[in-house]
Amino acid sequence: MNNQYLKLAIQKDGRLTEETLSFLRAAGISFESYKRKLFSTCRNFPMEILYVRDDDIPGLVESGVVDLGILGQNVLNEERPDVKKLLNLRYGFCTLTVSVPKESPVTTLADLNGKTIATTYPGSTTRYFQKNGVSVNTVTIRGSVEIAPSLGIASAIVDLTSTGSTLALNDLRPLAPIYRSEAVLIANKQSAGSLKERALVNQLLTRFKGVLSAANYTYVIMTAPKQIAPKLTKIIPGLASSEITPDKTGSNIRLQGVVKEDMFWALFERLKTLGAGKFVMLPVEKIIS
Ligand code: PRT
Ligand code: ZN
Repeated sequence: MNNQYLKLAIQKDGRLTEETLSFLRAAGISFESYKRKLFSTCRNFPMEILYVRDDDIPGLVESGVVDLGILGQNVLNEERPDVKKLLNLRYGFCTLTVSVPKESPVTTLADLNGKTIATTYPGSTTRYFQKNGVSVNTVTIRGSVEIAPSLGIASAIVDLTSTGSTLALNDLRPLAPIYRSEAVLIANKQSAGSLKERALVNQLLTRFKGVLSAANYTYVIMTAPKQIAPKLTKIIPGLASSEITPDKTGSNIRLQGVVKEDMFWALFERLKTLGAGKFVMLPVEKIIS
């Protein structure tokens, strides 16, 4: 890197693009982006964002053309580049899955012994079947892997699934998951070389972690009878250190604090029964500690 800017490569136009742009913005990084742009210079952070095909990201990061990249863990697992993984980003979830036609007699992996598997992930597929002691032939197809069985090219496919609707549409059923994947942040192994570079990567990591820790939380404000306050702060740990202010009547209090959203919903009916009310929920942008 050039000691002035970090360079981050992200997918130009694909499944990860929109969520990656939103994630960077949530981390407080401001930049302009539109489809035909090749790169953006961030306004408030010394970083350039390069828009590339996801397949190019491992090589760009490994060779040091860019310092950082965001891509699917599946691409890392498949290509095994010599890079450092820094963070899971909690979006872009999918599973690399072995699937067979609905009507196929295959019920176990062993049933695929000697059969042909179509995939865009030949490395992951070969390693998986080898590990499980099943001998298969792998045919690499770049797109529309799901039609391979109906064309008679393969007995099974290995492809990413998320909602499962592509499998259903093509009369396929999942047989076995190979691995789960999500978007990850990777770095060139030398990029954190100088003190300045290391400081910039760390600043970025702090912001990213702030977004990730806030993602499951909500800021809740509620009123409740004074006497149940100790109970409320006990059942909702996030309220334990919250501000508790008496309202005008003196018999009610207002509690507010950052709480885990799923826990809040799990307790919601109980809170109402206890007498809590006037709930206000606000999104939490970042939590930095
Ligand atoms: O053009 P470029 O080379 O950059 O993009 P690409 O076409 O190679 O990749 P793209 O945009 O399709 O996917 C980018 C990344 O998104 C992948 O590497 C994964 O990390 C992640 N991701 C998450 C997925 C999916 N979910 C996904 N469902 N990538 C692909 N799929 C495909 C899958 O291959 C299948 O065709 O979606 C279909 C299945 O989806 P469901 O919802 O029907 O199960
Ligand atoms: Zn690609």
